[in-house]
Amino acid sequence: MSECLTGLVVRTQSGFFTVETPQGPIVCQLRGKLKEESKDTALVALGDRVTIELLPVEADTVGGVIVAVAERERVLSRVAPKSAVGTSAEREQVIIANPDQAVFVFAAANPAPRPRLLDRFLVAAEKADLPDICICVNKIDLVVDQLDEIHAVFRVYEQIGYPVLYVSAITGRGVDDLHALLLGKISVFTGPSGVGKTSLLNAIQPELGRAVREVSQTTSKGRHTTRYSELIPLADGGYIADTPGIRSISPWDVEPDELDAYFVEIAEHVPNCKFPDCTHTHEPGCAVQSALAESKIAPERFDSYLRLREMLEEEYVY
Ligand SMILES: Nc1nc2c(ncn2[C@@H]2O[C@H](COP(=O)(O)OP(=O)(O)OP(=O)(O)O)[C@@H](O)[C@H]2O)c(=O)[nH]1
Ligand SMILES: [Mg+2]
Ligand SMILES: [Zn+2]
Repeated sequence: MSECLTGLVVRTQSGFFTVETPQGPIVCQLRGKLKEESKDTALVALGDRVTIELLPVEADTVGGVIVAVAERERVLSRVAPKSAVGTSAEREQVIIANPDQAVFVFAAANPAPRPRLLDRFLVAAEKADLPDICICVNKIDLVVDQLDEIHAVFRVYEQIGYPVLYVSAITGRGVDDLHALLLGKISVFTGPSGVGKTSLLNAIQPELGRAVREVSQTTSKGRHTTRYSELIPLADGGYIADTPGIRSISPWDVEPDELDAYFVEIAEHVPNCKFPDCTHTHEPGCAVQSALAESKIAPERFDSYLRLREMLEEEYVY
């Protein structure tokens, strides 16, 4: 019988999985049976704990096969973009399995922040029930004259309890604070392309020297520089997952009725609505509408909520 090892999936790329084991990193493929099952589920993903069987050394570059996947504690995922699936069936795409923390990275400028996209990321993170969620606003060096405007955009998130860090990978401002938040945890950096996720990682751990690239000047749309997700061990404990930029996110497996639970400042008012099936749009005695009128809920966030619910309702099969 061949030797078995357990380890952590630290990189996934087109059917190959790098598994960090007590014997070092080993490139693996899925055992045939698992491969069949994984055609329509995200069976193995970055951050999964797996059992592998070592292959004889002469078996070229692949060193093992994944024979079992441990049950996930939690998972941050989205609906896979259609381009990645090739069929019209919805499929889960796991951003990372078993994360302790999500760091949502946006740029203060170039590209401009997209709070409505951030709201969708936050829904996915709340659905995943992540222990820690943090918002990181990078490239603060580009807005020294418009700091008030940027603070105004993100203040609403601080008010509802999400920590917001203002940083610059170029000047190093705030990088130590960000580093401190990551120690001993498995964190994922996610956000649009070109916001500086990889640059921040390089600032935290300079010896990594990971590739970054200019944001396209003409469109201000970052081209994807990071092509695959990878979990990078921090020198002083913990891991960071660097992921490719995400243009949009539809939270996976969220039903329209469930959505208000994932907008934390809306959720707290829902039990006080007169009708249990209140949609918070027109019903009498709606506590959410009252909170909105009293500015306890930001109109931009409520707008995000309505738009996202409309989208979920269109796609949901009752
Ligand atoms: N001015 C300024 N530029 C920055 C900062 N951080 C990153 N950049 C620049 O922004 C561009 C994109 O940075 P990346 O680190 O590649 O961005 P990314 O989020 O990893 O992008 P993807 O891998 O495509 O998702 C590069 O030209 C960086 O030099 C910053 O704090 N200030
Ligand atoms: Mg990158
Ligand atoms: Zn209501």
